[in-house]
Amino acid sequence: MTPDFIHTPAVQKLLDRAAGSDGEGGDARLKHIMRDLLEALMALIVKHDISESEVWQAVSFLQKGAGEFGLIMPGIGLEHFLDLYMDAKDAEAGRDGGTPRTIEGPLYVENAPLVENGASLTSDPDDTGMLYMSGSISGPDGEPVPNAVLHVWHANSKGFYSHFDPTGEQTPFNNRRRLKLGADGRYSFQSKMPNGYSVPPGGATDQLMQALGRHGNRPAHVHFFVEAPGYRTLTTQINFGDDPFAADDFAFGTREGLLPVPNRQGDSAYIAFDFVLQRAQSASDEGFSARARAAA
Ligand code: MBD
Ligand code: FE
Repeated sequence: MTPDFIHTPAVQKLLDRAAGSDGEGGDARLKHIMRDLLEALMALIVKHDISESEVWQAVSFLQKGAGEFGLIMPGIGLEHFLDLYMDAKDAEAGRDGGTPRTIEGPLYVENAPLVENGASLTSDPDDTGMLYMSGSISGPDGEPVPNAVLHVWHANSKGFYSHFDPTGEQTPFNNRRRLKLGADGRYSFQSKMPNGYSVPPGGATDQLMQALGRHGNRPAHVHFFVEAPGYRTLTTQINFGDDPFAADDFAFGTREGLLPVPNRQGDSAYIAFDFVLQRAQSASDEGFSARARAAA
């Protein structure tokens, strides 16, 4: 069958009716997007001659894997694609500079304890070394950014995140804090050394990665949101530059400029890292995206 099949009157009429394009009411933008989405899916079915059985297998995979959509998104590169797209739009608008953004991932939890600069992020025992980080938060002209809030979250030594830990061993905000920073834009914290993350064995993401001949591992990393009045909220993370998966992250979250090599001493390490923020151009720049986030 040639791809022209989707351009036959019967298919085009079906698309108009299915997306509501032939009627009033509904959301005009959604109707346009829905029509293109359906047409793209139909074109895919024809291009690869996907059988009825295969379509229903895919539906079943999506139904059973719904709880892991937040993990599949980075796994198939779509979350990183959003970064590339936002970067490209920024470049077009002349908004360059600052610390690169990179994916949030699915494991943030809202309302972590708000603590003073220098605090420890770790509440629970963990048989591993210490992680020390410090640096500055500055603006486009090198000015210190006052009154920032630095959200930090990372895995424990088993690669598990509190709130999402399958062993149930962590208290809700272990390795999660919001640091309330002062006028000088300096930050520092101590924590327990994280290890790399692996997708849940046997889950939908794992199944998909195996079917693609890929793995589901991330290097050890630390996530950040940097919020400050007058500045654009930054979503980023540092990945350990000396981790075996530093150049092979299944979630595509590693980026140039975000791969510091920890200064290791035994099983502890120190990382120096400075953040550079862009100035906000609108109130929404100072906020967070509309993504649904977990709350403990
Ligand atoms: C993680 O810890 C993470 O940061 C991402 C992006 C995906 C899965 C697990
Ligand atoms: Fe993570």
